[in-house]
Amino acid sequence: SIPGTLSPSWWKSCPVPCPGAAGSHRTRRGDRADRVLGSEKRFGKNNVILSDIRKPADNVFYSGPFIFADILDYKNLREIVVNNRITWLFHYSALLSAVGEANVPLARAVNITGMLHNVLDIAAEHNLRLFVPSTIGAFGPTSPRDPTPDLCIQRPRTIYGVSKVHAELMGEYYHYRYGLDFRCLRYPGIISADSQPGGGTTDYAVQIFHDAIKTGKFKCYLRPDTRLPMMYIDDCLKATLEIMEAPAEALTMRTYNISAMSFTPEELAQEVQKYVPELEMSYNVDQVRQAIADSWPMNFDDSNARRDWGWKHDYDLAELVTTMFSYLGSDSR
Ligand code: AKB
Repeated sequence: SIPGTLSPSWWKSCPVPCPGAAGSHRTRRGDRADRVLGSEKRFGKNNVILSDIRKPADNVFYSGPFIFADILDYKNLREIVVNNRITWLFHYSALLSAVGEANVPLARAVNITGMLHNVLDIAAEHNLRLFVPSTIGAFGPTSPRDPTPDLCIQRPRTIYGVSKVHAELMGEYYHYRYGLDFRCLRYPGIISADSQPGGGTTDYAVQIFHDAIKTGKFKCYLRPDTRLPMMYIDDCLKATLEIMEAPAEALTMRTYNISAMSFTPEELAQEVQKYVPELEMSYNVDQVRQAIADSWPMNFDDSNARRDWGWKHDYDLAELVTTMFSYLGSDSR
């Protein structure tokens, strides 16, 4: 299978969030199963359905419903929505930036056809609240990079970025034209201990932890001074649920930047060396990913999200690294 493609969607069939269970992502710094269970507690067991075209990994404990769903199969999606009385859809299927450049036709099929023809139409037809993630990759070399505001020139030079701008614009068009409740966040590079890197340009910031623990060496494919916005997974999930739960009247726009921190490989390595002092960093620049990174925001301006629905991150660089090592275990070498 291709890394980074057709990752799970969440479908939520309960319109009433269960109060009191909010914030379960902070109760234990665990893996994705905890977070899914957190959402089960929050929304009610059986009200959150995970889907993929692959079986969940054996080490993912998840007792709630898990179903096969292929976003390229319109009829299959429609059946799922109708049979389960779905109300909210979180649409995560996408090929990321680097892997998208390696397979443009597949990236077009998954990121554009799946999104445009299937997910948007089904959401509009069945009155769903639809979440689609966008990315720092929706900006390009002619966008202001430091910081990058919500509204500015967007001329990305990757199929991934083009497909995400397309998704933003189509979602907003459906919102204004047909009243679709479309909500979208532009994610920075997301870092988590339980997902393997998946064909993105920001992957080095996940791989460094695994390599530091396993071999004490890390060869980075980006230059040491390449600054990119990043975020720990728990902040990403928190923001996603927050925007989905925000009252419509609080949203002055439908696509928001969100940010937590920005760092370079050099800065990350210094922080990692506090846990693995002997870490040997070397650099072997991959021209494709370097060119992508050089066209992306260095710092992300998320002031609109902070003002409109109270976005606030919990994890800075130091907290991120501590959490990654507490999960992966720096002493497990
Ligand atoms: C990628 O590197 O392609 C993704 C992203 C920033 O959207 N992680």
